[in-house]
Amino acid sequence: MSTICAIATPPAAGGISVIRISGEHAADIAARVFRPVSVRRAAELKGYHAAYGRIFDGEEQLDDGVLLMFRAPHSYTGEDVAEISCHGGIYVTRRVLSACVKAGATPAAPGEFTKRALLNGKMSLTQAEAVADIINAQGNQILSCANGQREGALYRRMELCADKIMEVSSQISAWIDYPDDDTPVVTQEWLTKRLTEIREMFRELLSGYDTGRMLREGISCAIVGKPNAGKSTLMNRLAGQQRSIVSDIEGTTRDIVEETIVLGDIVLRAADCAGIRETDDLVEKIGVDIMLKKLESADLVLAVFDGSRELSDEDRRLLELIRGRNVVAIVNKSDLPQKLDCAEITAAVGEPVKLSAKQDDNAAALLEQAVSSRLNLQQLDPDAGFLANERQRDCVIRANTAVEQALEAAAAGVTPDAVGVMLEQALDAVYELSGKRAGDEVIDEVFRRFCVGK
Ligand SMILES: Nc1nc2c(ncn2[C@@H]2O[C@H](COP(=O)(O)OP(=O)(O)OP(=O)(O)O)[C@@H](O)[C@H]2O)c(=O)[nH]1
Ligand SMILES: [Mg+2]
Repeated sequence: MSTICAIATPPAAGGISVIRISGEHAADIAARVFRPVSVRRAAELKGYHAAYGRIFDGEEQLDDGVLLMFRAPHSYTGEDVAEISCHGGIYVTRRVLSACVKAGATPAAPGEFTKRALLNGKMSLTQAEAVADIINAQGNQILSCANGQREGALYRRMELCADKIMEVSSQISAWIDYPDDDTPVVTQEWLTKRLTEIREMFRELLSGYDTGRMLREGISCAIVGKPNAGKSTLMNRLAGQQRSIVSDIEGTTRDIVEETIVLGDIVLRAADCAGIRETDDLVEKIGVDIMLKKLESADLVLAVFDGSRELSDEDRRLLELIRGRNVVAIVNKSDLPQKLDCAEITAAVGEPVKLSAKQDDNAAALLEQAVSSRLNLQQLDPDAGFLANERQRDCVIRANTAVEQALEAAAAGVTPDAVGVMLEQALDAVYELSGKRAGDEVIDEVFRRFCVGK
């Protein structure tokens, strides 16, 4: 395998940059570029040792910096790895990289270091995916979960599923192959019980998927309510800036204004929508139609009501629209004398949060708590292992379908060997997830989404 190199730090000016080299010739290539001041040759550096020195492109000195050596198999990739830290200028960093290429290294493809770690048995496919999730994490909760995955939480959970499937398969095989021996009889009852247990494991994994996705990608959220309820004022307060125009004219917001809002660990991809009302104004009407579409696709609805007025027909229409959805109701304008009776809101969508979007400094904290408990975001146990992306989810859906078919077959009295074939399909999907039986295409697809240098 070739020796690869890449810039491991972001392509921007900073304190230091790191150029990473991995492969059989990493130490030799580093020695052609890096001349230590105290050690005789960089190539003689032991693993986990560093040296200070000068960095050259041929005879031209480019910079001074530090070389850190890792020796196989005790490195990220499992190969010899040399990391050269230089000053963090964009130009100088690129020159050091090009010097490494001239010295014999090949530029790395996206995710190639991590791919080598996988191929060298340093981590499983789900652990490699967790590395990307750690890099992309935007909040503490998703970071803990990604770390749990990095430690192999999902891998272990999938191994448990695989063990259970194999236990059933092997019992079926034994019973078919040695019917006269003491092998326990595979009864329909036994088969149904075992398969149901396995199906429950898959169902549980699938049911937690949305929670993980929302923490990872942000929660798509529609801010809705009648005109003048204070939707735009709330959006601006949460975003910490004047994003939406606020005025006391009803129908101020017409198009959707989108903004990313960070509430502690939660990231909301919020859309401030036009107020809900019957209108003859064409532009406002279009705004209301867009709002209705947004409402349909959103993970979460923030429904804003004006606490200083009685509940109106528009409010009731909104409650009808959002009934049964994930809703956090907000009774706004708590700084004014209150006229709103919350009973109908509570009955339709649950207890509302009362606040003043105009004056409350703790509006964000109040909402974080309400959103978190509405979507059960605290439920996610970082150490339990969860489905972190579409690929993993697709594998579990296939495994689950195969087990459901096996269950139907068992119930219909189909011969156990046919059930065994379906279980083999389930096992394939489980192993594709963990990478044990993943083809090159699956692996390439996973690493295509990585950045160069990781
Ligand atoms: N007293 C008080 N006034 C508020 C509060 N929130 C909003 N307002 C006022 O209510 C009026 C309407 O606020 P907006 O934020 O524009 O309302 P909206 O729901 O976005 O309205 P549309 O865009 O027309 O649908 C403005 O005059 C705000 O200053 C609040 O918490 N207290
Ligand atoms: Mg508005």
